[in-house]
This record gives sequence, structure tokens and C-alpha cells, in this order.
Amino acid sequence: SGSYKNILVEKKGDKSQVGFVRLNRPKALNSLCDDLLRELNVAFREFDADPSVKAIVLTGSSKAFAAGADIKEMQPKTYSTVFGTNFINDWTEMLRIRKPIIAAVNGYALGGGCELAMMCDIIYAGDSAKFAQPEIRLGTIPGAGGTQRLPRAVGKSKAMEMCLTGDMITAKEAESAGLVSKVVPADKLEAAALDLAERISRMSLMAIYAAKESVNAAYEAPLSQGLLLERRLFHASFGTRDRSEGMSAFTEKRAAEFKDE
Ligand code: CO8
Repeated sequence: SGSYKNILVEKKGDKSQVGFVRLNRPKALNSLCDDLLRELNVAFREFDADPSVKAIVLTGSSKAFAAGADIKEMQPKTYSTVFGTNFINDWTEMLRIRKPIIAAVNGYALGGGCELAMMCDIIYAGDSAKFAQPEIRLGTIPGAGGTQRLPRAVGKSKAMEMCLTGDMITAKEAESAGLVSKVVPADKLEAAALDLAERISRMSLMAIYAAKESVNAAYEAPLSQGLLLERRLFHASFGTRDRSEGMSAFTEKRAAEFKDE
């Protein structure tokens, strides 16, 4: 697992409880070739299975989070190749990761790069980040959620405009539209994302899993089913040791000691 070619993987945080992945294909502005995606899925799965890790940060370089799918790799593909191999179906593997993934976006998040960020759970951006779905300029359309997640994040009008023109939006615009939850100076971005991951990591992993699953249901399920899932997961938390500890600690006016049980 230490022998990745397109990503750098380490553990960070005061207790090494944050899985940290950096896209590292600088020659191609971190464009997302098949190999890179394969490696990313392996790294995410290992962190998801590692009991010491509680949250994951995904970042790129100061110039590019990711400039999209690898256009040079895609250029020769035919319809029967992409349909026959169900091209980019691998991408959906990261949706099965149960630990929170924070995208820390500096520079370009374009096409598949913007879609990759939107498949994460939280997006923080550096102040010079740029987001776009430029596929239309290549004669195609987004293929990994751009036409679906972007409207849910920024509303139909802005998403439609972005998908029809390929125009970039700035970090500030992305924040006011609701695509990203925080903008910080570019050189402070990794520290801010790591701080967020550490703060999340202080919670019970049981509650972290339940919260992520429940919030995600807001995107997938009708309101009544989402509310029912939420209620049941809330009830289920009463079966955990950490819920009992959390409420005891509050009444005893002390800090809770969660054990992820
Ligand atoms: N694919 C392959 N190579 C790329 C890509 C890319 N997406 N982006 C940049 N590169 C390469 C360039 O070709 C160049 O290589 P070389 O030095 O060999 O010529 C190198 O990275 C540096 O790029 P530039 O010289 O272009 O750098 P600039 O600073 O001049 O420009 C830009 C930066 C504006 C980001 C420019 O590179 C650009 O427009 N890139 C393409 C952006 C784009 O169209 N992205 C969308 C791709 S399509 C897509 O993502 C479809 C998603 C479908 C689902 C997901 C599938 C995986």
C-alpha cells in the first residue's frame, strides 16, 4: 500500500487519526487517470478499515486539486469501449466509504475534479480555488455526477449555466452558492481541513457513521424515508456505550471520553 504512483498517503493529526491523501500527478495537473482512481480507492478503503483513523482529508497541489478526467487517456475511446467497460463506474466505490472525507481544494477543480470534490462529504477551498464543469467545451457532458450533485449544491440556474458554458466560478462564489462550506487563504487550507478532521475525530465513530449515513440520505431518499432513517439511527445510538458516556459526561460537567463503541 505504500507504493502508490499517483497519490501520497500518510496519517496526520495529533493522534495520527486523520487519513491524509494528496493527489500527486503534477505533470498533468492531477488529472484523474484510471491508475490514479484505482490507487485512490485502495487508499480510502484502507483508511476506512483502519480503526485508528476517524476522518480523511483529500487534497491536491496549490495549482490543482484535479483538472478533470485525463483527456489524453479518454481521447481515443469509442462508444463501445466506454459503454462496454462501464467507464468511470469505479468512481462510485468511494461512496461506500463510511468515514467522513473532507476535500481541501486549492487551484483548479474542473470536470471530474469538481465531481470528485462533490463526492466528498465536506469541501473547504483556498481563496484562489476555481470550480467548473468544462466538459461541454470538449463536446461532452459531466459523467461523474456534475449534472446531479451540482444542482443540488448550487441550485438549477447556476448549475445549468456552469454545465452549458464551462465557465469557472471562484472560491467565494462557490461558498456563497453553498458548494463549499469554508474559504480560507490558500496557504492555510491544509491546516484548516486538518483541524476540521481532528475536531470530527474527537466524536464517537459510532455517531460519525450514523451522522454521515443520515445526512447522505437527504440526497438519496424522499423526506419521509430520510426522516425515518434518521429517527432509527438516533434510536440506535442509544445502544452505544458512547451515547451513554456522552450524556453522563454532560450531566457530570466533564469532557466525554468516547471509545468508538
Ligand atoms: N487531462 C489530461 N491532461 C491535462 C488535463 C486533463 N484534464 N488538464 C491539464 N493537463 C495537462 C496539460 O495537457 C499539460 O500537459 P503538457 O505539459 O504535456 O502539455 C499539463 O497538464 C499542464 O496543463 P496546461 O499547460 O494546460 O496548464 P495551464 O496552466 O495553461 O492551464 C488548465 C490549466 C486551465 C486547467 C488547463 O490545463 C485545462 O483547461 N485543462 C483541462 C480542463 C478540463 O477540460 N477538464 C475536464 C476534463 S473532462 C472530464 O473531467 C470529464 C469527467 C467525466 C467523468 C469523470 C471521468 C474520470
